[in-house]
Amino acid sequence: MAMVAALLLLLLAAPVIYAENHTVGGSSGWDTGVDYSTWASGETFTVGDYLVFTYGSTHSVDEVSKSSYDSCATSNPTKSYTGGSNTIALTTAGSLYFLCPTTGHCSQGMKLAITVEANSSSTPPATSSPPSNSSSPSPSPSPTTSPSSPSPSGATSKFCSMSHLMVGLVLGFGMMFALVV
Ligand SMILES: [Cu+2]
Repeated sequence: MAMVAALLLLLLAAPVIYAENHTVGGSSGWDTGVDYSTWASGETFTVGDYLVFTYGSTHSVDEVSKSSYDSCATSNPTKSYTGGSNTIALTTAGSLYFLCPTTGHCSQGMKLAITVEANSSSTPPATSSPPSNSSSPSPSPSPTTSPSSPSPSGATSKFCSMSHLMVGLVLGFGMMFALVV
């Protein structure tokens, strides 16, 4: 019973993705002597989340290219952040690289690589919004039942009855939807 309830809860909760704040390094923050690859491997970064850097006055944050990250090159940052506290929005899927440009700090471990994953729930499963079925109080029987309209001419009439059928189907589904909901 509890199992089923938990499953249901999971199903209900799964589509709701909250923007998450990832405080780099956890309680250690952005500092020397922290293993940021280990920290990053324990996090799931998703588009819409935020990366939070907190650090002391001897540090700062540079966003860099992968090659700069690999070689601890501090000369060509894409973006620079200073001030002790920065919140960076993760807006696109892909890899991001950061390092501390203070001399020697990158080689002492102040470098961070993360992979941001696309937010799969950003496009909600289009739960068919019923086409305006409340506007027409039609007492006539469902049009799906009568596809036998007089159609003397060939292709065009076939197309016509096809489109009538489609309209009927759509209306029928709309009505069913309205009745169920
Ligand atoms: Cu530093």
